[in-house]
Amino acid sequence: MKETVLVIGASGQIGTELVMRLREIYGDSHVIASDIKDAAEVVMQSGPFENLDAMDGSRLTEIVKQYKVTQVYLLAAMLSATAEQHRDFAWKLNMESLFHVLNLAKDGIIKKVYWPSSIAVFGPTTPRQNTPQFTVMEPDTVYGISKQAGERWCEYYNKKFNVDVRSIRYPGLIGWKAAPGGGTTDYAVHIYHEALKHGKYESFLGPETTLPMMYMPDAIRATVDLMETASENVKIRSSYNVAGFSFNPEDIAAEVKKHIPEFEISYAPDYRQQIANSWPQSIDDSHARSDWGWAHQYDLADMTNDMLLNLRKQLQVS
Ligand code: AKB
Repeated sequence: MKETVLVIGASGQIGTELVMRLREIYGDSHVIASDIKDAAEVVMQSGPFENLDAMDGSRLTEIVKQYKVTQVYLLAAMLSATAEQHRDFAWKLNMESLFHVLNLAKDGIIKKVYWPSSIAVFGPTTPRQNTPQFTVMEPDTVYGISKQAGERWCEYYNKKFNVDVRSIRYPGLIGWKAAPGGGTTDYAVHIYHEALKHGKYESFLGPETTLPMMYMPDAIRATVDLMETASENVKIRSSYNVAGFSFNPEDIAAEVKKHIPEFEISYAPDYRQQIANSWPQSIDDSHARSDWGWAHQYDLADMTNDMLLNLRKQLQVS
């Protein structure tokens, strides 16, 4: 049977790139992009797009039935920094959307679900170096609590109702094709834009704030590989740790300087510093590596080369 995929949150940082990759795999007309706002031109032009509020369960069911959707990727969410400003709404969006999708799978209307978790599920009492897959998890952010609760529900729906749900705990994600929004790790995208446009950047995290990060091509590959692997390889149904590399604002600034020697960074830590301080600095992803063959490819130097090369063209700066 031909798979038909629905991506909810297709206009976001991950959605923009994931839709295009899924269209390569399944064919343009078999990947339905959806969001409350229009997606990037390339997404809108290359296949179907539906306006969808992820909290609207009836509209979601209508779209799923109309297109005979077999898999749903639920990317719509409010991220860590914005969620602290809009607690009630963040909880509602992040949880209601997940229940709508899990229930469609429980009722046999769709076959497979992808739902992203985050390193935000960890908290200040978690070991911060090489954070294990199974460890103390006491998140103290709204976003982290919603992701932790979501993980528990994913595992519950798998155990009780045999729902084929798969998930990754994303680290900070960096890409040039679409802008991030509302995250604590977003500084690592802004820095490249500002370096090219203005030759300087004021970081909202302090110089030594080391966090786990990943370049978007690796994140897209991890997501698709996890969804494509045989069900028996997916031994963890809460969410998998995956790692790329770790750096802090000082490290990335030094890397940018290799390409733009006049680049200057300054620091003005704000409320996001406290969020970052509660997260791991590096991640042990050995379960993902042994269960479904995960291996990252990009490091900080490769990513910086590629980001600057592509952003120079996109922003039309020399
Ligand atoms: C955020 O900063 O909120 C996200 C995340 C780590 O999940 N990028």
